[in-house]
Amino acid sequence: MLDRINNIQKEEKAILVGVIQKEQKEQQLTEYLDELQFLAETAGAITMKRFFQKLPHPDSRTFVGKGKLEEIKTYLTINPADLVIFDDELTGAQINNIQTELNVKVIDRSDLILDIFARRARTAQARVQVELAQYQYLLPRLRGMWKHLERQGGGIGTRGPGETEIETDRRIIKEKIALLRKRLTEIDKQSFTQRKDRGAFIRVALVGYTNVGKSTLMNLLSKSEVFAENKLFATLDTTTRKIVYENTPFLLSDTVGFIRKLPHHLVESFKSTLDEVRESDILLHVVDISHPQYEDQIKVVNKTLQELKAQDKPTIMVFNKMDLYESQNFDQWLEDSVKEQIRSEMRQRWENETRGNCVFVSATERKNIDELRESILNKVRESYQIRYPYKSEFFF
Ligand SMILES: Nc1nc2c(ncn2[C@@H]2O[C@H](COP(=O)(O)OP(=O)(O)OP(=O)(O)O)[C@@H](O)[C@H]2O)c(=O)[nH]1
Ligand SMILES: [Mg+2]
Repeated sequence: MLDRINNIQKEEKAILVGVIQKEQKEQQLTEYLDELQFLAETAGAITMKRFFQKLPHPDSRTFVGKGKLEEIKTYLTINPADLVIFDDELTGAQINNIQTELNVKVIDRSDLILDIFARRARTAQARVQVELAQYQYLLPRLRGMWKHLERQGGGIGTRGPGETEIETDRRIIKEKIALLRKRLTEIDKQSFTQRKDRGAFIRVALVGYTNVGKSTLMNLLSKSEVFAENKLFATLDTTTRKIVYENTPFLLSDTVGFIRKLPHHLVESFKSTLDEVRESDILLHVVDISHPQYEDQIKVVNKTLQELKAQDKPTIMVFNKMDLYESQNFDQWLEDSVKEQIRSEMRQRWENETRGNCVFVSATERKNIDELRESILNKVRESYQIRYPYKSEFFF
């Protein structure tokens, strides 16, 4: 059972399955599945087909209805795949039931995200955090997953081999969780001491949905070389750089991206990485304006910030990938004046919503970066002013 922790193999063929409630639009599901497909691709899997179903609520036994499961099964007999990925979190029993029915590996969105995180983890801290989240995710699902073995093993009232196996696995996992927690506490102590040394500086954190361009902006603003890539969760570890603009120093941190339905345990075990966000003075909330669901993504980020109790910090909304937005939305025959009007309306709308705290940029084309620098500088200066009201210059 513990082999569920194993990574997805490269080039595995996958089938995606999503369910939407009656009131949701199909368009929304398509976009959800696009994201799931991108996640699968990031994990190294190739999507062969996508299935979806409209249901008032998911089936407690098999998540999708009986008919849909039959349909998937029929497809699989003609087009063998290596795994089926569900867009929502499944219970242990559901995983087991579907797996028995389809005779193929079944994972859910959380599994997939955990897998990507495991693959991407570079530092000891990130590795321990991911492993902890994986075991915590697995623990409540053990019983369901073992159930069919139990049925085959002992009769009513007997302790079949399945039961012993569950107990053994559960004990191993609990011990592992305790060990990982202890190790994480030790690592946290070290990073806390490191962070404490930075006390005098105003701290700015880049936050946002995954793949919006945080690391690209970090590199641009700090002239550093943080890994940026068109994959989800390219960044798992926090990178911090000291920057000085016009004699004003501050610290800029790049952080892990957020996503819709981020597994709860992952947020919990990444708490220490996310401390950078919690302890920062200013947030740069980066948005990929070219993404069709960018407004939803803003909501997801705001909700996650709320969970971290970081929602009330001074924030600049950085609308990135303007170049892509324009190449997607502006017809080449469109007159410049019309383009300018569209830009100006968009700007006006967000200026109102953010009370003037927004900038529209393109990190890759280096457009409007000076305006972004200026906005950051103003916010940083305001923060120093509040922290050290009697100082007029800030040299450290
Ligand atoms: N067209 C365009 N692409 C951009 C822009 N900024 C970033 N990108 C691309 O978007 C992809 C993601 O960029 P990253 O900087 O890795 O994004 P991130 O927010 O750090 O992503 P995670 O670390 O995965 O959360 C990369 O392929 C970048 O080259 C931009 O302004 N325009
Ligand atoms: Mg990044």
